Amino acid sequence: MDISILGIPMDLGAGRRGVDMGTSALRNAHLAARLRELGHTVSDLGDVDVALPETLDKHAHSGLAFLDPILDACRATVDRLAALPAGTFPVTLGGDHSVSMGSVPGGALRGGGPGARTGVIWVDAHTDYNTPGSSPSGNIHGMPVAHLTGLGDERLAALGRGWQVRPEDVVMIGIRSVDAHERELLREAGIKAYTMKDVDQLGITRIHEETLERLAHTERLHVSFDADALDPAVCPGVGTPVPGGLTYREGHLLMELLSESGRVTGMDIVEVNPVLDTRNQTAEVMVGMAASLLGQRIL
Ligand code: DIR
Ligand code: MN
Ligand code: MN
Ligand code: MN
Repeated sequence: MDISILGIPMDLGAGRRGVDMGTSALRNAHLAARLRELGHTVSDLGDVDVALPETLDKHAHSGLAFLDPILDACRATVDRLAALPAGTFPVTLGGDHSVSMGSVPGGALRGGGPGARTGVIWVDAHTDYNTPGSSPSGNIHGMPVAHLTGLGDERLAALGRGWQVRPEDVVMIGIRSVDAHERELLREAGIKAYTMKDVDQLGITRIHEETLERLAHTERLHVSFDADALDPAVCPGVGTPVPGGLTYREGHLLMELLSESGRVTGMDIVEVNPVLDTRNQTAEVMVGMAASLLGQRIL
């Protein structure tokens, strides 16, 4: 497969500094080499330009923190990915999870046309379904899925040249932290979410089967993997750790099954925070997850 890596070194959407360095940490953990070992052709497209917070006025032009530079970085991401051939598999590196407001539409638009119908598998401790009105933190990284489905701030929702994710095309896995108003928005939109209780009760195998069945009608399948979906013991280098997450094997099993399905067409690796990490463990674990999704087998 032809794989293109694109980094978005941005922490403007997060409440804590440091995930901007996630792109470096993942490259340092030999992401490209691991994927080449699997037989893929890998090109690193480098990083999208992201403004430095030190040079910015946090609330310039709007009440939403860093809205304008986040829009700029996401638009650049859409443009870079949309220009790729349809058959290229993009691996987008965050950065905070706001980057997915660029990578998901960019992946859908690649190869030209109005954008392919795309299923989104959101692997995360959080549902990221806040809008500016519902968010208790005001941090845009808690809002990407709502905006991908057209809710919230109209400039963020317009990212992707009018293309949108349909709420019925989203499946979330690993969920264990949802805000009060966010829960109401999820219910209204009818978003399917597998909580950690569901993971415990049903297991990853069943969840994987149900997910692919639910998304069988979509043309493309995008996996957006927030490192905080995994347990903080596995991935300590994240800004908003929540106890009781996916085990190392549950994460790998999900990636292995998705890989075997042959249906996945793009991936994000986000929210790796080297400042809070131990010897780059979190980046190394996430590179392993990418390798499993892209065909690494034990035997
Ligand atoms: C919280 C945390 N729900 C918020 N969200 C995070 O700020 O909206 N998402 N950490 O990854
Ligand atoms: Mn997230
Ligand atoms: Mn999260
Ligand atoms: Mn949109």
